[in-house]
Amino acid sequence: MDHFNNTENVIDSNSHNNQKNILFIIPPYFNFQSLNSDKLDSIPVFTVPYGILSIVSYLRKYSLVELDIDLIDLNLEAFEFLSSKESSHSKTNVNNSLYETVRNKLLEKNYDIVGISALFNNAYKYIEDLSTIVKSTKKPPLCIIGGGLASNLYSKILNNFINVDAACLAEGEIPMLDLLNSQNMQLAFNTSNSWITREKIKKELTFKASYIDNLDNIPILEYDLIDLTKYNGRSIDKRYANSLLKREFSIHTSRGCPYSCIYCSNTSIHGKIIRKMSLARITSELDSMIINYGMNVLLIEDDHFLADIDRAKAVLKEIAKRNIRVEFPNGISVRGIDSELGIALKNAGVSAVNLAVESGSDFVLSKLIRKPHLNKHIKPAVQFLRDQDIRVHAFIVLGLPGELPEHRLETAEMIQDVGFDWVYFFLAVPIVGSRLYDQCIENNYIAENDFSKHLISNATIKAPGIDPSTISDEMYHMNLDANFVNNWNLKNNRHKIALPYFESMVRKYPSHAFAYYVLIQIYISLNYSIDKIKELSNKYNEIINKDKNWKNYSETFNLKKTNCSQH
Ligand code: B12
Ligand code: SF4
Repeated sequence: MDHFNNTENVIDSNSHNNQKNILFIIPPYFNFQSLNSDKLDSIPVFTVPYGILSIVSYLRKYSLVELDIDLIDLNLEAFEFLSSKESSHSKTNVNNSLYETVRNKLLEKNYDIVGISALFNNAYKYIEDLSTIVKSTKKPPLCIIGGGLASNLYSKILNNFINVDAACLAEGEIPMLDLLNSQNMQLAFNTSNSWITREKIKKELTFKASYIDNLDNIPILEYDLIDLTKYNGRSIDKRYANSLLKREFSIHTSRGCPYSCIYCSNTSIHGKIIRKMSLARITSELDSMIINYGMNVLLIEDDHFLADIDRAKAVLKEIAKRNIRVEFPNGISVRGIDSELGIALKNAGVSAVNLAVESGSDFVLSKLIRKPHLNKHIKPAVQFLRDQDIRVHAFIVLGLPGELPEHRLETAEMIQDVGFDWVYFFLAVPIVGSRLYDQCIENNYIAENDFSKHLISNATIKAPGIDPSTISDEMYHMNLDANFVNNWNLKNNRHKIALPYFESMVRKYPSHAFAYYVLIQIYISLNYSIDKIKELSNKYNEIINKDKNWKNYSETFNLKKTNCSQH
């Protein structure tokens, strides 16, 4: 069967001249298993689907046809399902419920286009299932995909999933506009180099991204398609974690990055040349967020915000006039942080920073990842931030092919030497489109072929120095050591600073024995009441007595049973 002809029929049957109905679907990206099915003790962090909202705002401004656009974020649907006590929480059950939601949505109106956002590896299976559902409707709409996975794995997807009509390469604003403004959507597929179809692959045509050269051309984002109250948990500063007054918003003031870190596929979407919004465009977006939605926490999520330090300082200076808090949840680079930038960050309202430290080994940093910093740059950068009373968190990646136990040891030593308020450990994921993925394919390093298991908590790589059966344990051990047993704030008598981290830990993970253990030390030094300390002590002992794993960990680290009468 020629699938391409199939597409043509769809295009003809549903098109209206003056209006197009579009449905965007965000597949789930969080690990259902990470939630305890009896007790939802850890709430996943949902992020506004920024890319889709950007496309929507762009289309609404420039489209020549009327648009009726809907959006379903299946993460929210999955979480709601998992939160309901009655339902069984197997992955199949969650997925069935999600698919039912999509089917019902498709019954609401005749959609002309359904667009699936496929950013990550684990969207792979969802593309298959969702596209099948989309095409089972009475008047099947066009089914298209976009995002990191779609842009880098289009051949395999189009080959395997006949219900996907086309994939968009890289940024979606311009290709989507071309599609809608074209009298004939088939023609748009044929003429735009950013649309990929089976036919074009067969003809061995080459594809090209359609970047928005001037980011100011993206209109200020509109949020009517989402429930903003569901997207308010991405900020990292634990002191404000529970604030009811918090209203977060994300912004990408630039796109693109000149670097090529091994695990990153960002440049395959936004390119190597950095495009920047003007200061005027940024400030009008900020003011709109503040005036229209009460934004008071700004999450800056540029690919590489510090690429142009002077511009970064100018942006921060504008932000400083607005009395808001600022965070960088996806991390900022170590290079570029000096005393002046530390002050600019502080003045702008930055209270905590995630630093993309990645490793303490120069070999891993420069030879494996190709990061622009070395071990020696980390400590001064942290100090410049600490001078401004900014909390400093580190991102550490483990498990890259070529990383040996001695490199991990260097990382553990660096963590102790530099000292962070918190350290986040991740296992390297061979994201399709990254150098890591290509390297893993070339050398047969991928131990887990099921894309749905490609999550940062799962070991997916088997390579020299990396054993998937032990690397997760090694990582967890490093985590317990760095954040709990040898917590830097505790070792330096900064108990008050450590307090909100551990209060937040026990709230989020009520079965985390070590979190109680540390909190006991903090309560003691801060002279909390004996009753409070006893309560934690009982909790800790109860977990250790009941849970074999925690008992083992406590023995490994030589933690004693707590007896508060001793204190
Ligand atoms: C927000 C974010 C997340 C959110 C995503 C939520 C969401 N629905 O958007 C969360 C927190 C879930 C997340 C998780 C992870 N992320 Co993340 N994340 C980001 C971040 C900071 C911003 C993404 C974004 O909004 N970009 C801006 C918009 C404009 O771009 P976009 O989303 O790609 O959308 C454009 C195109 O892709 C395309 N498009 C997208 N969808 C569609 C659909 C259609 C139909 C069409 C036509 C086009 C289209 O058009 C959009 C507009 O131009 C980026 C870094 C960055 N600065 O981009 C990393 C980034 C995307 N994440 C990354 C990674 C590695 C991860 C994780 C593995 C863990 C980690 N280390 O962070 C996990 C993976 C989760 C999983 N299940 O596998 C990598 C690469 C991923 C990839 N495949 O490309 C990035 C690039 C960061 C990095 N440098 O490492 N992430
Ligand atoms: S991880 Fe950051 S610095 Fe490295 S290539 Fe990706 S966007 Fe650039």
